Amino acid sequence: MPRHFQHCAMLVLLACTLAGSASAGEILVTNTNDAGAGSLRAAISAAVSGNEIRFAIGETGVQTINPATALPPIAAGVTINGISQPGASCETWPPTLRIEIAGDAAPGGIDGLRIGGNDVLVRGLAINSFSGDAIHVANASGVHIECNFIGTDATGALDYGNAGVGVRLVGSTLAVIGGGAVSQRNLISANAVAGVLIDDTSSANSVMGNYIGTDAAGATRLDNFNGVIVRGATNAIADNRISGNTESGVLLDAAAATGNSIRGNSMTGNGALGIDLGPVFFATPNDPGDPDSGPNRLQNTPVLVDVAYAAGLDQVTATFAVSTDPANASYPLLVDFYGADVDDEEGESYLGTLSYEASDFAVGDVTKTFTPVGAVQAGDGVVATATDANGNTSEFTADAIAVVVPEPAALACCLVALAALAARRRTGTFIAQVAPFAPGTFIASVALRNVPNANGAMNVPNATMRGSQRSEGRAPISTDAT
Ligand SMILES: [Ca+2]
Ligand SMILES: [Ca+2]
Ligand SMILES: [Ca+2]
Ligand SMILES: [Ca+2]
Repeated sequence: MPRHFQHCAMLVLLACTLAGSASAGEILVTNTNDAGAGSLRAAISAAVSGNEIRFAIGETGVQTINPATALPPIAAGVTINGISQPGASCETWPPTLRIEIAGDAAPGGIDGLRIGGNDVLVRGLAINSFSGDAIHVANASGVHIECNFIGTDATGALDYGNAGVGVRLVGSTLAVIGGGAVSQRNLISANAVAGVLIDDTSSANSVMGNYIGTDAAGATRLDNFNGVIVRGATNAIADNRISGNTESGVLLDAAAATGNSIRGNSMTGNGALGIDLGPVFFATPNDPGDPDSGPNRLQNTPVLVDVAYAAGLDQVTATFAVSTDPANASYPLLVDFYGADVDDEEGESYLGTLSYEASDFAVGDVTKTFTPVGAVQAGDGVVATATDANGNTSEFTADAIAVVVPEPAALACCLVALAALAARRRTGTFIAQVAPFAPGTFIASVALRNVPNANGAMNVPNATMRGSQRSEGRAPISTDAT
């Protein structure tokens, strides 16, 4: 048969395969071959916007595709759905992955999946062992990467790291790596350069809810060199577990990296800092008034003076300041509190957030309360970050502060004072507060905030009442009212 007829026959065969076994808009991958009909390579080559690449490889267990050369770039608007393979699921964590794309057979410098168009979705794949990046996104908007294991085997337990980056964004915007649901979480571990790298021309991307640097259980270290490197602006790194990486959890090392919010993540056991701003691997010191510039405007960290937890009220009382002059940042600042990791330098468990207003800066140290979302115990280390209204998040506080828990005697003192006020039939808003006074001693105070009546007059005279009691002693409660 003449050569061009052979070529025509192949095209007809491919068209028949597609028409015969997939619904409209779907392209089926039916084998693990490197190329040819039914291969992933052929599917990516054929896919156009609106197509979904699905898998129906008729074997049980994990199916591994070993590209022998670089796969073609994935066109805009294409979905690659590994969860379509029988037995695969993203509904619970860890997901059950059945399709693995491994770079063992590929030549040097080859990336796994290359995305060069907008609105691509990659879901439910294990991508590992490439000498380049696992997923390389270039000049694309709105790419979603969900429920993949990037740098591990299909069970999420073994180091099959890529030699480049797990997910690299170049010149890209509005990518979402992970998401708000567990079914969107990626495991991104054991990659030699970084788990995620957002370059200096990429902005407004989100890395959310992923495990970065651990196994799928989130417990055992499978370190990337750095967890996340951010060099562009206005990206969000939120609610991830970023642990066990060789160097930093999140590293911002370029001048263009401003307005990047890093909030609600759980970080522990990273070799360097949890959050590192600046070109150096050490805690950047606060500068008076915070006029310095650099990654995330080198936002100063909060300085924690005192953190107490009253179990009866389930309330954290924090005394803190941020030495950032409102002239140098957009207020209000949001101060996120975390239970610290074992060496008291990274935020492991998010506790809650307090605002720090421009009027607070004028005062300096302020005392505010919040109800923690996680457990707090005496002696726990607490660290915090500050994030300005433009999203510039600081490093963690350099020095963790230990939580003080008022003992029952101090709370009892407060309640006695409250009762005394009530007995005097004073009305208004009672503010009960228990704060450490000296080691082993707490002071409990109750203040009555007068409330104006309808005529604007005060119903009651100014009144405050204070009681104190040594927590370990039997000293009588003393009260006084003014
Ligand atoms: Ca640590
Ligand atoms: Ca630093
Ligand atoms: Ca600073
Ligand atoms: Ca600054």
